[in-house]
This record gives sequence, structure tokens and C-alpha cells, in this order.
Amino acid sequence: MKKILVCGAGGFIGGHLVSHFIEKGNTKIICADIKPKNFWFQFNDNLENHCLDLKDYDNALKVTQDVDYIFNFACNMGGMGFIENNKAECMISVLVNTNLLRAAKENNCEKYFFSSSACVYNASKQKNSFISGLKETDAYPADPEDGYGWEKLFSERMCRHFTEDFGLETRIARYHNIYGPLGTFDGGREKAPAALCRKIIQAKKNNSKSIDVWGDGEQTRSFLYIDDCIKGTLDVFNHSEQDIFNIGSEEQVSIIQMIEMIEEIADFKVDKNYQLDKPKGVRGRSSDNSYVTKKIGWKSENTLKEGLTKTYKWIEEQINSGSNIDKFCRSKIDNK
Ligand code: GDC
Repeated sequence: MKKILVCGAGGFIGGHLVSHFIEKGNTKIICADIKPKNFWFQFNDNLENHCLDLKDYDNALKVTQDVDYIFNFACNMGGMGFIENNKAECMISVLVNTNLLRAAKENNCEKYFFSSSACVYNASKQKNSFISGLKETDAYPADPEDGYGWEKLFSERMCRHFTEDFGLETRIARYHNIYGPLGTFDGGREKAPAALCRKIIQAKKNNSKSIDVWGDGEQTRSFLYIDDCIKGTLDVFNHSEQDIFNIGSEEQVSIIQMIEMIEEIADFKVDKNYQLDKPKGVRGRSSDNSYVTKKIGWKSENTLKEGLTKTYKWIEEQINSGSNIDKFCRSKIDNK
């Protein structure tokens, strides 16, 4: 059994990956996150859990000792509301990836996974609603999302050169807006699927007719359900060669269309108050999965409606029990 380090294990995707490994019977897992343990979205007492800052090289060296596989999800991130207003903070995450790569080399780790983002794609390809899906080659010439996207693109490149120069096996997935239960739904870092579920749940609860929507609602995205993301992550990791793949959905919708789906799930209609001064990001974004499907056979399976139904239900349970994301995390530990 390989010894696996998951960095960012207290976060959304890291937490789901750790749970997946546990379900498969792998107990040789080390979890690391900068957040105090009572703020981790998922937490398992039986594992080796570390609360530490991987921007410090000594910490990176410590947690990578005797590790075979490293999965790096650790970065300071969030939805548009966070990344547009915290560009320097997002870029500082470059230290995490740099330290982990150096430590992986130093400790002779076998393989390294880096979680990149659709934010690396060239802005000029994302100027219209309902664009053609982005292909992996569309990241160059480089003009990524300012701040967060530049960090991801630079770190991707560093992975590639650690493979070429030092022989460290690296694998990279570019995630396209991953959503699902056990993720943030309030507090400022939430992305559109969770934010809009929350707003509609609250409107229904309070019998208020209107919700705030950032932008004019005509901007388009594709959203990938977490279970598809975990499967894709493992498929990318297990691929035999160093490469970069989209892990996204090809089901591109406008924000208005996503709201209509959530309204159907909620069985509640809302008026939309469009806030044109809020962070909007690119006008259109979607994934082209032809390369990833051809090379490794991965496809997304959950439709947006299916994924939103599960996400809505989970967020509704939290809100109905008076929880927000922080309270939810703390309750898991307090109840033990
Ligand atoms: O935040 P996000 O999901 O990130 O926003 C998608 C679109 O939804 C934006 O145009 C935003 O203005 C709109 N939107 C409307 N209402 C709301 O209440 C709301 N909250 C939010 N958050 N958005 C709203 C993301 C990055 C991620 C990640 C992915 C990769 O950008 O923030 O960190 O890297 O991209 O695909 P999005 O899709 O722009």
C-alpha cells in the first residue's frame, strides 16, 4: 500500500479525495492543511493529520518524508468574489507548490499531482457567452486570469520542469468549477452553484421573492460535480505519462439557466436583481474533453441538474439546522 500525502485535505476536493481513499481501504494517508482542524470540511481521527503552513519549506520537508504519492490541493482560493479581490494572496500559493516539489525531490517521492484550474486559459478565448470548449492547448499564448490563474500556470510549468530536469513524475488536472456537498456555501469564498443554491434556499425560507445575481446572468460556465472530479483526478494521476488534462464538464449553461434549474429543484421561483458591479470573471467558459477522453477515457457522468439536486439538498440541510460552513466544520469535531 502506497503512503499518500494529501495537501489541502481540510478543503473541499482534498476532503473528498481522502474519504475516497478511506472507502477503498487505504489507511496510509497523511493529511495536511493550514486551517485549524476544527475548520476542515471532512476530518478523520484515525489518520495522521497535520495543521501546518506549507509556505514554510521545513514543514514541506517534514510531511513528505517516506511519502510515495503527493496530491497538492493546498492553495488560497475561492469563487470570483475571492480571487478577484485577493490576487496577491492567491499568487503567494506559489510557495506551497514550490516547496512541495523541492521536498518531493529531496525525499525521493514517487509521484506528484497538482490541481490546476481553468483559470489558466487565455482570456481572449473567453470573451463571449457559449464559447466552444477550451482545449488544453488554449492556455498558450499565456493570458490567464490575473493573480490566481498566473500562479496556476506558473506552477504547472514548474511541475513540467521538475519532471524534465529531475525525473519527478508529475500529473496535472485543470479543474472547471467543481461543486457539490461538503464544500463552502457562504462566507465569501463560495462559487456560483453553492452561492445560488443558498440564495434560493434562503429566499424560499423567508418567503422573499428576489435574489441578488452577480453580472447580467448571461455569462456562461460549465460546472463539474465532485464525484466526477475525484474519478477524473485518479484517472489523471494513474495515467502513464506526464501530461495536463481538463477535468471539467462540457454542459455549458448561462447563470440564468443554472438559476432556472435550481428554481425547479426548489420548486420556488425568484426575481433576479442583477448586480453589474460585482465580480464577473470571463464572459464564457467551458471544457473541451476530447483530449482527456481520448487519452485516458475519462468523461463526466453527472448532469448539472443531478449534481445541483444533491448539492441543494445538502446546503438546505445545513441552513435548516441553523448552520453556516464554519459551524458545520466545528460540529463534526465537537460531536465526537
Ligand atoms: O464564483 P464563480 O463560480 O467562479 O462565478 C461564476 C459566475 O457566476 C461569475 O460570472 C459570477 O459573477 C457569477 N455569479 C452570479 N451570482 C454569486 O452569488 C453569483 N456568487 C458567485 N460566486 N458567483 C456568482 C472560478 C474560480 C475558481 C476556479 C474555477 C475554475 O471562476 O473562481 O477558483 O478556479 O473558476 O473554473 P468562476 O467560474 O468565474
